[in-house]
Amino acid sequence: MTESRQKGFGQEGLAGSLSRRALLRRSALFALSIPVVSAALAACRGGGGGGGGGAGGKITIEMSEYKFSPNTLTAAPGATVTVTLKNVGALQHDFHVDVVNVTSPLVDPGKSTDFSFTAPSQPGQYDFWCTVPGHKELGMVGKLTVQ
Ligand SMILES: [Cu+2]
Repeated sequence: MTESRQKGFGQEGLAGSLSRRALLRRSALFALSIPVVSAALAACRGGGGGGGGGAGGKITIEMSEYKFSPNTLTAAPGATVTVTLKNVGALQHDFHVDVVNVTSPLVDPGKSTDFSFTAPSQPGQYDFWCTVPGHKELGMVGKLTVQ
């Protein structure tokens, strides 16, 4: 009696661990599908929202003398990043990401422009700055975090 019960428990234990493994595999797949869904949602929001600003799919960076605000930007490796460059200063400014060698057009005071670039595929921290002579030296720099 006790012997068969132990046997029974043993089988149950095995079945339990098997189904647990299957569950784990299923939840791993589920976890993988979450970023895809949220990326798709972000894309939808970015496309429909226009210039909503904020922390959604589209980021607005204000440029003035002599700073970017915010001066940090985060992107996924290889992602297409679109920033709205809004010049709230009194001089022309631009936005240069050295690691991918891209520079936005110069933005006139009071104007804004949408600028897209491809983030590096390698995670890390990269500098961006304004290429108008002297501005970088005066602190018009920021950090792009790829993660
Ligand atoms: Cu500048």
